[in-house]
Amino acid sequence: MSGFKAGFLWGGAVAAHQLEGGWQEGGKGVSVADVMTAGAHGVPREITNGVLPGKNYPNHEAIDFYHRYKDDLKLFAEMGYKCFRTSIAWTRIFPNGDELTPNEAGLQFYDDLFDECLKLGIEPVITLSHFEMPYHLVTEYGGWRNRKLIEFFVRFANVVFTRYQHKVKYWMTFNEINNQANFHEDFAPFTNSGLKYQPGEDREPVMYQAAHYELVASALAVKAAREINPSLQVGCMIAMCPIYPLSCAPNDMMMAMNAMHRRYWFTDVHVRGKYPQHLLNYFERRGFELDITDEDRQALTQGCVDYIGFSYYMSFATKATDDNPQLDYDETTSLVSNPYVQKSDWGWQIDPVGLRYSLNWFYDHYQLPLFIVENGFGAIDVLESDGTVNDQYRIDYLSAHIAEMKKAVVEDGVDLMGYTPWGCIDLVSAGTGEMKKRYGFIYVDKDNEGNGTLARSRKKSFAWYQKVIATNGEEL
Ligand code: P53
Repeated sequence: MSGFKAGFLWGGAVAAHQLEGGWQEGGKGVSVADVMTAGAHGVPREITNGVLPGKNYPNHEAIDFYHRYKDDLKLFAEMGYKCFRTSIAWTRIFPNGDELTPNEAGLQFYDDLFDECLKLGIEPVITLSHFEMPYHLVTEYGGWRNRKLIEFFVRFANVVFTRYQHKVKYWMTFNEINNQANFHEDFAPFTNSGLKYQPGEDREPVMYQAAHYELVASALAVKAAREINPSLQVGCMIAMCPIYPLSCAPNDMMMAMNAMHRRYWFTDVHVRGKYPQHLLNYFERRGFELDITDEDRQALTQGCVDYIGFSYYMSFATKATDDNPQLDYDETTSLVSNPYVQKSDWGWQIDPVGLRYSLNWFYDHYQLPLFIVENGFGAIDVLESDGTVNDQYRIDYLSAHIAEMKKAVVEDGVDLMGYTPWGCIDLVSAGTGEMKKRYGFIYVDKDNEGNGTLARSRKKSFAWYQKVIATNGEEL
């Protein structure tokens, strides 16, 4: 093979809560993203008890895609997008999450959005749950610590699969389901699973329980999709940060292997429909008694995913230490800085080769088609007086990653479906809630405090990516 296959899905990726705004439009309910304030690098976003007056909630307005999507999609079409990855805000369809019937105005919004995409020749790629579950499910049910959420999620999935089956072929269930491996911090448990911990609570088993219910819900959704329409393709979505050993010391290597086990077992369950033995042994050693029933095990085997969607931004590194004889991985304390790579302004390690490694790692392990559904460089952009942004650093980052992706396809034989860089239009950062951490080919005039006209303009990277798509990745 000389390059990317015909029909390769070039495009861009976003998530509803990070760009739509319109947080109370069309009957939408309050989501977990609506109760998170703006933070910064090193300043965590505050999770408030409901929406409080006087706080800055950047997702409420975001970049107002809700009202401006027609113009934004035209810009994506101008770049030549074959696909557009976004999510369906669960709270537009089931405002509280536990209703029996969906909200028609919310369903209509996505009908219109998908029709507009299709009119422009852009195939929608849809995530069901991307850090925006109904906040009501947190306050009334404790989030995904509660088994009842399986039923609510599967109802939501059934409604949207049925409604959009002729408009949307490619789906993903839970965005970056494995972020919650980072359970000591508040962000990932809350955004992945609507988990708020009591002071002193043992967080780890709660995380495993929530993830288990999500994996069962995902499997039931995959099964439902096949029953509704066998042409639907449902994938998982994994945040891939490959974890390297800091040295070739044997214990560093074992530490890295354990770290990979602890961060990526989610993929095993999604793809193979069962838990890896190392994790079952770990549960036993730690005395975690989880609610995993025979019925759940059965469901998992019947809902294995069709492809693996993943994000790739950076690699991690780890090393063994004397105070950790079991070589257990703890995402808060076990990561070390890699001396061979540079970092972004937000401390994310820049490692294009890590993308080739990740593609090979996934394909060796699972032999399923892969889809890179996020990749990108969060940076501070400067708007020039003529309205352009000279973001050569973004072009450098993306072209280096695409070059490695091409090696994985051409030289290594990985089956890759497509590539959708993250935040193809500037949007609210998930991790920090900032606007100034920008990823887009399209600049949006808005700052961290929420000031700005929301006007859109093309950055230098816009024409560059247009050419990449036009040449099917031949010209970087
Ligand atoms: P932001 C952590 C590590 C890798 C990916 O992130 C992550 C996170 C969470 O911050 O999130 C994904 O906006 C996520 C997107 C997010 C994007 O990466 O923090 O799927 O919602 O915006 C970039 O710079």
